[in-house]
Amino acid sequence: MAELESLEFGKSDFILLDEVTMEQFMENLKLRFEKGRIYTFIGEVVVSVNPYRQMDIYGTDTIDAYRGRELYENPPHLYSVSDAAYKAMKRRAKDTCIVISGESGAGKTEASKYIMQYIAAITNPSMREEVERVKNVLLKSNCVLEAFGNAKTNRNDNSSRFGKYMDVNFNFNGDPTGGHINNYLLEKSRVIQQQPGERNFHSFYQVKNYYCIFTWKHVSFLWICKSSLCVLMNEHLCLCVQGNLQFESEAESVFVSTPEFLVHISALTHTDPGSLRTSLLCRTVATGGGDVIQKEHSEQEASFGRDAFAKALYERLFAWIVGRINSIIEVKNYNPVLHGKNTVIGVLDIYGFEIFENNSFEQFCINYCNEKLQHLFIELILQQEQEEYEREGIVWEHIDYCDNQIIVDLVEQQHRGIISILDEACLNVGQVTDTICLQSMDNKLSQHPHYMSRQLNPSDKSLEFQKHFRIQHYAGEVTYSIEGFLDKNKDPLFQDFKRLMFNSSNAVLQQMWPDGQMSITEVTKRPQTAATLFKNSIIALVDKLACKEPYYVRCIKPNELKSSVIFDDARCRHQVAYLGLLENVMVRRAGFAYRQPYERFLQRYKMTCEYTWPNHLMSNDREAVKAIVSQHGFDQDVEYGRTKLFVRSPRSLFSLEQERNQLIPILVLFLQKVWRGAL
Ligand code: AOV
Ligand code: MG
Repeated sequence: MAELESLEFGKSDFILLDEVTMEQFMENLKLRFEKGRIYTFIGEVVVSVNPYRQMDIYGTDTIDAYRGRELYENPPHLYSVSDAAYKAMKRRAKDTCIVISGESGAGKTEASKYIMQYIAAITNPSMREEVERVKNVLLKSNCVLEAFGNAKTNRNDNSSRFGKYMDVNFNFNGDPTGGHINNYLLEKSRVIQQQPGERNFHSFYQVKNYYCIFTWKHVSFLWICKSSLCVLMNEHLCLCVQGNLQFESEAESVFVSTPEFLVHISALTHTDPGSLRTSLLCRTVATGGGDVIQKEHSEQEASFGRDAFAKALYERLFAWIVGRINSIIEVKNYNPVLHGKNTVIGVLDIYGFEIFENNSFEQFCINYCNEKLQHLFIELILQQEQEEYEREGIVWEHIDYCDNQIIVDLVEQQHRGIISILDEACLNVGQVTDTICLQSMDNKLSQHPHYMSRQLNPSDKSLEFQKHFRIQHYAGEVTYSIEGFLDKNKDPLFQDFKRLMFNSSNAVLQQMWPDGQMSITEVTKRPQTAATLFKNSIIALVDKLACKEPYYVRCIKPNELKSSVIFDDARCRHQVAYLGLLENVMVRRAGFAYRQPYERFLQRYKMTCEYTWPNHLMSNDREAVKAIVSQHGFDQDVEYGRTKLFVRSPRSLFSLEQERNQLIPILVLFLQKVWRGAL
């Protein structure tokens, strides 16, 4: 049992601290990190500290040790939560989800991979071919998505630049039958520009060596045929070239000053060079009178259009890859009547909270998303827990926690939130500049305790007057530069490019651009903005998570130097504080590790008590449960709610569970004898 693990390694569950103080918490966290114990429980939540070195704790023996065991039987591990989520799903036919959170570089993506590996390892013991195929794709799709969606940033050498939520579907046997990946807002601006010290998406460097992907044997299965791979290659080369495509202007007219690249790109995109040139230099516009005319670009507009085109090519390529993976693993021919309920485990690995030298629209979206996930954690772990105690009439001393709803509102509230203000400004692009938009934010948000700008606080020299605003996020202060916010939010791409690509003679490319069919007069004038689309997708994600039974992994980054030996006390303390881990321990400790409706508890354990087996004669189930608890001598460890029994320590239950396991074979023997008429 975890509690029995030697104290030399610290306490394996923060609930066991002598006193719940920040000092004791940090001492234990540090001790465990130094002893190579990177995981620690808070009840069912796993706290993980990035070891920044290979650990020998993910092998098949370890997997075997955790398979099917109860949480408290083994030292804390990602496998403990994975198994708990899996068991809940299988035993109780519940949809579950594992939410992995923590700042950039804290170890979320690595954790999500170990979790998937564990789930794959413990399922399909009979090695059914179709299930093996699905598992294979689920596991291996990861490296393709990482190649195209991850990049080196100044926080993390392998930073996820997209959010990923993966649903794995299971049949009644508990074997994976399929899955679905949702991706969230890829940071496509990286294709055009990176901050100093950062790189483009990994794929760009892998593609430079053309053969690299071809020899990627482990991913080749994904590409149904070579031609789609060629499309990928071509698009990439196209993007590499795109950077070399330059414009010049002379006597009011703009031309392509590097025509050799133009020919190259048209060959790679399977488009006509003349049409490509036209799309780069002019746009089609519908006049008020209903006429359609060609309007020539200025040099600046042409460059803007080219960049938007490059970004869109990459974004659609990425979406297409996700779509390919999904079509390979989607659940086919599932008949609930025949196959039983189809249950799901969702695994969420998203870009973590990040602060750079220069923070732009992308950081704003990423940090907003983390704000939402933190809020979900607060709701599910801190708020609902306390509400349940109140509902069940359990005597309870309320524990305060820091609620970040106010910051979520600052960003997403209708009409008054930052996204609404941005959208309003985007309706009038041309007249409204980034600076004017910032002024509008200053006016509307001046009273907000988590919003600050130079105009509102002239003495703050760190904020540049016409450029910066600052949000006090749950995880720290971030200063954003408003420059480029409106363009990135509006995210325009001239219809001419869409049509160009729809007319590509390559079927796969054409498939990526279905909206290129529309003529300029059919195109919606006001498509949803990037921020609003993102907001809606994140709200939908949160709804999806909220209706599942949640399991949490809270990742901590031990230092800024990617060192395996440094435990930066201040940085860790800060993370523990903003993640609300101490409050988590308090709620958990004052509370109950385990609860179950009386009826269900009775069903499971009635055989362990003479007064309840085979049926009880007491006035109600609650009294019957009291008899079981009393016979096993853990009255001190429980509270009786209105409809449920609450048990503080998992140990009590463990002994009950053991007794049940011992009784089952005896009972089976007994029943067999009865059937055979021997008794
Ligand atoms: P992130 O997903 O949380 O950041 P990663 O999972 O990419 O962070 O972890 C960053 C790096 O830390 C990895 O590339 C590994 O080198 C190391 N690391 C993390 N976990 C482990 C582990 N369990 N064992 C060994 N090394 C590990 V971001 O995607 O940037 O938010 O956006
Ligand atoms: Mg990541």
